Parts: sequence; C-alpha cells; structure tokens
Amino acid sequence: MKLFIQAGSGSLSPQIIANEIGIELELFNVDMAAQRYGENEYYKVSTFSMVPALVIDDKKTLHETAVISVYLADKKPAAQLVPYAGTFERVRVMEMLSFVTGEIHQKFIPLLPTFVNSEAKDEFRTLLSHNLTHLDKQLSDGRLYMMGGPFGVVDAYLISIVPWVVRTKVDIEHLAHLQSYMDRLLDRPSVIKAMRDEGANVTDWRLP
Ligand SMILES: N[C@@H](CCC(=O)N[C@@H](CS)C(=O)NCC(=O)O)C(=O)O
Repeated sequence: MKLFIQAGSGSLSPQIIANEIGIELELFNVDMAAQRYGENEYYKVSTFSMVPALVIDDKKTLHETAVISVYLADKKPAAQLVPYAGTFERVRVMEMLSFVTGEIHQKFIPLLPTFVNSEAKDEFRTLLSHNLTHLDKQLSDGRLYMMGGPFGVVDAYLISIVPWVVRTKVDIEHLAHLQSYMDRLLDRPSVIKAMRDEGANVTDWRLP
C-alpha cells in the first residue's frame, strides 16, 4: 500500500500504526504548499487534496488520519491498537478520535503560518489549551495511554500532532500528565521509526 504524507504532519499517525503491526508502507512525500486547492498533480491521487491518503489498490484510496489509522489497526486485531467493532470501548475510541481530529488537529491549523491575525490565533490557543487540559485530566489517574488500556490509535494520532504546541506557542507547562505522556510516546520504537522514515529526529519533537 502507498501512503502519501507530508513530513511533520498528522500523516505520522498511520505510519506509527503500520510500524506497530509490521506492515511496510510505501511512503510518498507531498509538498502540500505547492499542491493546495484545485485539480493539481496530487489531486489525481487524492480527491480530498490532503495528506494522509492511503492508496490500497487502483480502485480504493482512503483519507482522514483517524480512519486510515483504524483501517490499518484492524488488520491485526491481536495487537489491540483499536477495540473490536461492536464493543462500547470501540465507540469510546471513535469519540476520542473525533475530538482529536476536530478539536485539536484542526485547531492547530490556523496557528501555523497562515492568514489568521494574532487576535484570532490567541483565541485558537485558548481553545487548544482547554482541549489539551481535558486530555491531561484523563491521564491524571496514572494511566500510561490515553484510553486507559494498551497503546493504540488515539495515542498514535496524539503523538503526531500535540508536539506542534512548541512551534505554535501553546503553553502546556502546567499540564504535567500530558508532558510525561508525550515523553513516554516519543520513546516508543514505532514512533521513533516513523519519524526517522520522514527524515526527522525524535529529539526535535521533545518539549523544551
Ligand atoms: N481531516 C484531515 C485533515 C488533514 C490535514 O489537515 N492535512 C493537512 C496537513 S496536516 C493538509 O493536507 N493540508 C492541505 C492544505 O493545507 O492544502 C485528517 O484528519 O486527515
């Protein structure tokens, strides 16, 4: 399978999941700044014109970080990266993935260098801080991973995007549980490999 990625983006999440279950994905780095909006070269691969996109075969291309991550995780149920379909635990994971996509991932986007003015950016920082505090509270009972069980798709997604707090200047100094969670995830071999495969170094992702 081919995975279209952009280094340093949420596309790291499906790479981590693939590493966890030992699936070799063919990676293609897309320069999204050159490919935005419209029917450009990448549009032939991804009608969403976004990364990640997973090309499964010549008829099936799958989009959305959370969905691709779950699709891959389901390939090896014994790895327990996502609960079985039909269980309430699975729905809880879907709930959290939806929260991560809409309320965290997409709240970061206006803070990356864009057209958004500084007052609006401050609003997004406040929103993000609020949403990240929710994660910190969830971790406060001493759990190692976000859903209270083994490492899974939610953790893979979060470690792909929460480190953006550094470059977007979102203060998480007071969120001690979240900070040690991030540190723990950055020690994980599947995460280290995914970053290396993108040409990144885990130390660059650690909180200062
Ligand atoms: N809803 C998508 C969002 C993915 C996303 O925001 N991708 C960004 C890179 S992090 C992108 O491809 N942006 C294209 C653009 O800005 O033109 C998902 O969850 O995968």
